[in-house]
Amino acid sequence: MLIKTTIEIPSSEVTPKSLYLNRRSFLTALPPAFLGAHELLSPTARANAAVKFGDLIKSPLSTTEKQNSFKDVSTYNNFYEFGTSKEQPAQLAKNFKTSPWVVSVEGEVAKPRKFSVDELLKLAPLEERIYRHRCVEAWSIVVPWIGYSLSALLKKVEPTSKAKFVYFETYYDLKEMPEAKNAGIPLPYVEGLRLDEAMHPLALLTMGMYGESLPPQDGAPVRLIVPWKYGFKSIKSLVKIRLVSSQPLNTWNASNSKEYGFYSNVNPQVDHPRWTQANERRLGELRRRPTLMFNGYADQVASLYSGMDLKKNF
Ligand SMILES: Nc1nc2c(c(=O)[nH]1)N[C@H]1C(S)=C(S)[C@@H](COP(=O)(O)O)O[C@H]1N2
Ligand SMILES: [Mo]
Repeated sequence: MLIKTTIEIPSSEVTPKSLYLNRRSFLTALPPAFLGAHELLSPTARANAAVKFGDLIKSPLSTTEKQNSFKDVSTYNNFYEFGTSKEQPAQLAKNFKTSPWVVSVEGEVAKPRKFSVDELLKLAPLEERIYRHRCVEAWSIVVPWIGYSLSALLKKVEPTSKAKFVYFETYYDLKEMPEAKNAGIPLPYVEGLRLDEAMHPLALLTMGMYGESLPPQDGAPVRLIVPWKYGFKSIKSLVKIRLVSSQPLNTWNASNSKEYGFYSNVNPQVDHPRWTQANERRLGELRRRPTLMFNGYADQVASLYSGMDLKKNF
């Protein structure tokens, strides 16, 4: 017989969100010697304790739609390195060590260099951007992300005239991600954007959500959010950004090119071979809602694709 001796209830579930945040930011601000709470004594627990961000710029690029809850966004995830079910990443990424962390920005740039997360956090003013985010599996969420335009980072390294695309790579280590052997996709997880897509102000280098640093299951410590594209383009836990001259492979296209393309723009008129893309289910809602062209960002991004056949370039 299996006897459970401890039951873990996230403090976010037993305490109102505002108190929870204050309590955590207060505790993480104290030097380790002052920490009394047992969950904060283990190094991994402390490494992953959320840090609260102050002084966020409210972005004019935000949607005014109702936001999903922190719980929705942190317990229903796609992060195949930590399991292929929606519930696994929140459990299996708990002790994923996301500090210290370095992101290398390299390739066709005049000034390649490595950035620590602290350096990334100081590179540009942090904004809160409330975005619609739609998974290719036809669920969607609305999330207050925290970060700044990826273009701010790319400009720092000065892309050369040969740079036409950007390649992104996720951290990968089977020792820390044992479930990754069952992922069924090639790893490390890689993604790509055309340079003009990557430079578009909507493309967000993301370090937080809901006022604090990202939970591991949502791609800590730094990920991409590309709100007009299907969710798999929004690569998590980045370690490499490489400017390149030709179109890079992306994981889902490499794994099944009939179902997943390079562009992956949200498009209600181009169905996935196994299901319609004309509508979607917002997490927490029952009735399906129509999917919008470019996920509702057509006014801003449609010009990137003028003259392109979006059925061919799906
Ligand atoms: N490294 C990595 N990044 C990833 C994935 C993944 O499995 N591994 N899943 C993608 C998919 S399919 C989606 S829908 C989003 C989900 O982000 P969220 O869990 O923060 O909602 O992450 C994307 N980024
Ligand atoms: Mo997705």
